[in-house]
Order: sequence, then structure tokens, then C-alpha cells
Amino acid sequence: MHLGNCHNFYDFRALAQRKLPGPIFNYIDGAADDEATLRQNTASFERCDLVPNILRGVEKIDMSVTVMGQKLAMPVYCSPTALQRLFHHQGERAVAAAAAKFGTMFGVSSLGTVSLEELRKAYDTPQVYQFYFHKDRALNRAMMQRAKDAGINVMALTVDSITGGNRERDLRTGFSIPFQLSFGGMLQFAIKPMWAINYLTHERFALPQLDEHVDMSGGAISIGRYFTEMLDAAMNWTDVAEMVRAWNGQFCLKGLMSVADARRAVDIGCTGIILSNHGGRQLDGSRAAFDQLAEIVDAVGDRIDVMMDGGVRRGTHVLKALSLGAKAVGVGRYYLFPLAAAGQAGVERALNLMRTEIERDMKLMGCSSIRELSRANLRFR
Ligand code: FNR
Ligand code: LAC
Repeated sequence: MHLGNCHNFYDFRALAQRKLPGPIFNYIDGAADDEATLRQNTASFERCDLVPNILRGVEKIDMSVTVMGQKLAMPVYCSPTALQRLFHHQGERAVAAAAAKFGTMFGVSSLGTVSLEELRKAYDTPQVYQFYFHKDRALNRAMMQRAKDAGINVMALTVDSITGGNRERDLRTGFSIPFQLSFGGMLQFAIKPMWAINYLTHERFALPQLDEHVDMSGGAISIGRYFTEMLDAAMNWTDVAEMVRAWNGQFCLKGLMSVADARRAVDIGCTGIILSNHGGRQLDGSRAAFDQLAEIVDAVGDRIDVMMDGGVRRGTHVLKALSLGAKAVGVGRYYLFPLAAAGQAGVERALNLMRTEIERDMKLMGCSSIRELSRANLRFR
């Protein structure tokens, strides 16, 4: 298996599994509890069928969309994910460069491993900053100011992670940051020498969004402990309304699922919402975003940009979400496995496959622009 042989998500996943130490592969691949929501996320797309139209003259396809005030050349963006230099030494730089090449936006995580300022300066494409709300309010204010000074285009506050999800794969492997050289870890270094050489010969692992605020001097910390100990479970609508006012720009909530919350997001002045269950990594048993999409679009779609993520593996999944009224669709593992497999070349190949699939599928659907997609194109079984 090599990059040229990767034709879909599952090929990239297999290649990533060959390249990564087991604990890191399982951190990306895994989810909470029984991983039922992880499976549902993709399965939900298979419960409805596309109904194509014919003979509409589809030689030219326009798949551009405007979302959160940003014009994107394709309706898929790279959702913010943590720790990317652990997956491949190019990390966030590879993802940002690939996103810029394909004219789409990328997210940089509060737990990113390249600074938001460097990424904003180096890559000319819309940048989302994913915000974790910490107990330390001074840290929150400093993070907001930094994002503003850097010229971040879209602020995304993640609201589904105020405590750590129960990720049993990570408990079993002992996955933590910085990646620990436990006995199992050492063994993985020996089994995956290329990964180990790259990890050890490039710049030291760091979390530049948080600078000195995450104290790792006392040893490694698990993601679950970071969420539970450092994030503020007391965060409420009043806090967020204040953030929205202070940001005074494009602001969305990531990880919202209910109609009532979507209405409140409108009321406090958010410009977007991202339906998401964090790729099944937080509350197992929570509904797939795709299954919640129609009722949320019906309730608030005329007042706020509705996006979704979770389980997207194919161009047809994207077209189904857009047909229900999503403005754009986020992907996580879809680009993370390619990143792990081959760095920037991997992410570019994955985005190219996605763009090619969307273009082909739009032609087969009889749609030359995203605007033409509607619920008439979908039937639920
Ligand atoms: C994530 N996700 C995530 N979300 C977020 O708001 N901040 C973060 O730091 C991360 N980190 C992260 C790491 C890894 C390894 C994964 C797989 C996911 C969630 C991500 O943005 C997105 O919601 C999901 O990945 C969508 O599901 P799919 O596309 O991976 O199925
Ligand atoms: C995760 C984080 C960091 O899902 O959001 O692992």
C-alpha cells in the first residue's frame, strides 16, 4: 500500500495504521464508550438515497459556497483537530497548505502544535480558530486577543467537551501528551522507526496556543484529564454571549445538537452553528449530526449558517448534507489519516479525491451548482 494506491478514506486509514505507533493511531481512530455514535455518524448517511435529475446540461460544475462570510471553492473544510505534529512532522502546516491549495478553510485547535499566528501569516485561505473555554478566565481573554490580533477569520467555540469523553482505547494504551515513552511506547518506537526518527529529529512537541498555560513539567497529561481539569464546566450562555460580543465578528458554536440551543445561539448573536458530536469522541449514544440537520435547518436556517461534521467519508455524504440545507461540511479523520500517511501530499490527495467525487456526483445528480441541491433530491427509507 502506498499513496498512489489510496482511493478512499479506508485506504488512507490502512496506510496510516501501518505508519503510526499504535497509541497514536488509536487516538485518532477511536471514540467514546462503545463507539456507537462513531459508527452511527457514517451509517446515518446510508439511511437515505439520492434522487438524481437528468438532461440538465452539467458540463460546468460550480461547487463554491459562501459560509461564515468566507467564500470557499469547495463545500468541505478541514475541521479543527488537536496535536497534528504528532501524526506527521509537518502537522498543521501540511493541512493549512493543502486547504489553501484547494481554496477551502481549515481549523486550528487550541491544542494545535503550530502557532495560529504562523499559520495565519503563511497560508492565504480562511482560518477558523477553535476555542476551548478554560477555567482560567485570564487565559481565555488572552487567547481571544491573540486570535483577534492574528486576523483569524472565524471563531469556533467548542461546547461539547467540558469534561473528558470515556475513550477506552486511550486508557488501554496510556495515550497522553507529550507522547510518553512508556514500555509500550518504546516498543512502538522500535516497530515504527520512520515515525520515531521524524518525531525526534523535528522541532520539539509544543502547544503554542496555550504557551505556558498547560504545565507539562509534572509529566504527561491525558486529553481526558486536560478537558476535565482545565476546561470550565461552569461555562454558560451568559459567558458565551459575552464572548460573542467581545469577538464582534464571525462566531460559531461547535458541538451544538438541539433545536432549543440553536435558537439560543441565534439570540446571542452567533453567526453560525456546527452540528457535531466531536466525531463520537465525547457523548456516546448522541445522535448523528446528519440526523439532526433537517430540524435545525427548519428552525434557524434562515437566520444563521448551519454546518455539520461527523462521519463524512464520501462526496455523496457531502451532497446529502447540502441537500438538507447545510452551508458547508467539516471533515476530521478524512484528512487526518492522509496527513499521517503522507503529510501534505496525503492531505492534498484526499482533498482532490473529495473534489473529484463531488464534481462527478453533482453531474450524475443533474446539478451544476450547489444552489440547485434541495430536499427534492433526497428520500429517507
Ligand atoms: C478532533 N476533534 C476536535 N474538535 C475540536 O473542536 N477541537 C479539537 O482539538 C479536536 N481534536 C480532534 C482530534 C482528533 C484526532 C479527532 C479525530 C477529532 C473533532 C473534529 O473537529 C470533528 O468534529 C470530528 O473529527 C468530525 O468527525 P470525523 O470527520 O472525524 O468523522
Ligand atoms: C479530541 C480533542 C482534543 O477530540 O478535541 O481528542
